[in-house]
Amino acid sequence: MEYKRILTIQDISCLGQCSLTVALPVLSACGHETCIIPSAVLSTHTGNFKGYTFRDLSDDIPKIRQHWEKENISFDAIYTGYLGSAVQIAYVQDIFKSLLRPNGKIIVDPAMADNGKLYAGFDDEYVQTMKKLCAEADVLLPNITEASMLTGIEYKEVYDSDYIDRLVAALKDMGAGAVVLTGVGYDSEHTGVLVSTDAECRYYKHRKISRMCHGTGDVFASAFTGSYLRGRDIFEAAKIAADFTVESINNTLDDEEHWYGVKFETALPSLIKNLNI
Ligand code: PXL
Repeated sequence: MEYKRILTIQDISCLGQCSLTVALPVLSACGHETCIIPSAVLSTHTGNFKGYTFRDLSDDIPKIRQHWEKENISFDAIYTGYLGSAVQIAYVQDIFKSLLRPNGKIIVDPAMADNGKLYAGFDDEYVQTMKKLCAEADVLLPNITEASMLTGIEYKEVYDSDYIDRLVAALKDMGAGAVVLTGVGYDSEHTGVLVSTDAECRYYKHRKISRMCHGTGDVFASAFTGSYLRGRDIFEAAKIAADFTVESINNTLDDEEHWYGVKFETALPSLIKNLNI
């Protein structure tokens, strides 16, 4: 059986069903060895929680890289999400240079903004620096807010396909290989993902669920990475990841108190089944 080794670099939000507490179980369920570099440790994610702790682990990142270089460690893919600071982006670029196997894949989720706003703690310097990381991505996974901030194209809540095409073209001009743009909906009932590769541009649409849910970007990005590394093409991986995200949201809707994340664990059996593992 094929067995891939993936490195994912993002924060540990100790509670909140996002970043590493999603990526690690999802990638493992997809059958991959999953190595991690935590970018920061927070008591919770920063969305709607107040008074969370934040420990920046920037200084550890180069040291972990140096140790792994000495041990000749390398990866089939490196998947990045929420990073603790602009300084870390340069450290992550060093990791791309030295720890990725030949033909290894770089998957970047800019994980910095949603609904027209940057997440707490990020500023324009972070956005400008993130552009450099996105330029190195084989697959870039932004939402519309992130795409608009990265490209300098105005953010729109209501748009047409010309607007979406402009965002995607500008991201590719920046250097991204393929773009999977999430949260693209042309009517109030639906949302979906727009997948643009060198070979094709395709849209996968599904029903929109009205409740706003935290962590769904990470659920999608992790399932996408897991499926892509299982050999699915980019469109198929995006479709599997979107279905997994929708099921995770649906399985959370009846629990009003579970506002801070989605119960993705309950959808893992379907993900595994869809991947024929
Ligand atoms: O889900 C993205 C994310 C990851 N990590 C932290 C966050 C967020 C979104 O708010 O705050 C710490």
